Amino acid sequence: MREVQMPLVQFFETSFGRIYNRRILLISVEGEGLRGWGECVAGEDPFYSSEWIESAWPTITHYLAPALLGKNVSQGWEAAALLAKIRGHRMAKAALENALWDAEAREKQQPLWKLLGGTRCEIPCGVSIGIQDSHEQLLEKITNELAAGYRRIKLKVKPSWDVSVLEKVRSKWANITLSVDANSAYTLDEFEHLRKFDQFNLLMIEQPLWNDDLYYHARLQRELRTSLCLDESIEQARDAACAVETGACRIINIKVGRVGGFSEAKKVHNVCQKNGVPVWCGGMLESGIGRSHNIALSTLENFSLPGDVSASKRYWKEDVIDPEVEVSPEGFIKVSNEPGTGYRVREDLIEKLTVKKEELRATADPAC
Ligand code: OSB
Ligand code: MG
Repeated sequence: MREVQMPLVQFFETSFGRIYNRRILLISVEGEGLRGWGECVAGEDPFYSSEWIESAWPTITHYLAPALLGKNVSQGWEAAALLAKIRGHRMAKAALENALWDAEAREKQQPLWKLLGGTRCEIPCGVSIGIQDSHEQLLEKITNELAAGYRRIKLKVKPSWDVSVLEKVRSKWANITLSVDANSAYTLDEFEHLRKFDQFNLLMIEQPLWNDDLYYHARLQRELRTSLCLDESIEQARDAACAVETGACRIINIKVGRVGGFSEAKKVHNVCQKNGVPVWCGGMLESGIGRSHNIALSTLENFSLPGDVSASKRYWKEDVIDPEVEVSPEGFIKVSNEPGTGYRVREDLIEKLTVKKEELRATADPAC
């Protein structure tokens, strides 16, 4: 495991603050001559979720890695059961589980997306645009992303950066596919305010209320014409089932880290598909490793809406994979048929970006 530090090309601001640099925990797993890579998407602070990089690290060294080291694991999904005893810490678990899927795909000489059960050979891309210093800056950003071909624009919003911003955007672009993400910035007192969002013909409003809430989202969804989409509130397939049953949203954002790994992400996808709820793949400002995993996940059939999976160059001067993730002028990422993710991990560059490293090994060979 290692921490790499990567400066963002442009700061990213949400309702809980602005960041300039990513601190990313990367995992590589080794066994029987195979190697797989995984990314822990936990943030620099416990703001998006209770997990953050400094909680993930000791959770992995004290609990998660010891539960896997020296075990016979032949498939990625087997990790979930071995880690189930440890509550929560889903982003830390996902880093490990996904590294095993990554290794499994390489071993089987199969594309990771096929191993996951994907069916799409290209995925539609959207962008998430953070809160800016001025309306002018935001309009300029949107202009550039539309010119690059992106098929959906998502704007971060908060109570002081919402209706007037949307008025400006809609008066300039009446017909683009537009959505907003509040990262839990609103409360029940603001139902009347949130009702104003209905006039902007939004594809969805993402996570307007508390990170751990379904009940009040259901109440809000009954009051609005616009579809709600849940991000933070969905940590497992059971949450998705409850959200669908109670009408808490009509769309779900799946982040493989937030739900604890590929196996749970597939379960969330399947629950939604069975219930006719479309999903899309969320992003967490990932390096190329997490990004390539998001691409693989996005090939599953019910990922029918453009995700927050976009080109490496929107985030990094230099990404840790080769080639970097590129988006076509039509706004699609072409999925590779190469074995594994289809992107080579640049271990030399990762080594240069590493600020902290720890190696964990099985204490005894179980075969001995
Ligand atoms: O809520 O989707 C979110 C980034 C960090 C934390 C939470 C979120 C986001 C994004 C960025 O919206 C998505 C991306 O471009 O990776
Ligand atoms: Mg979100």
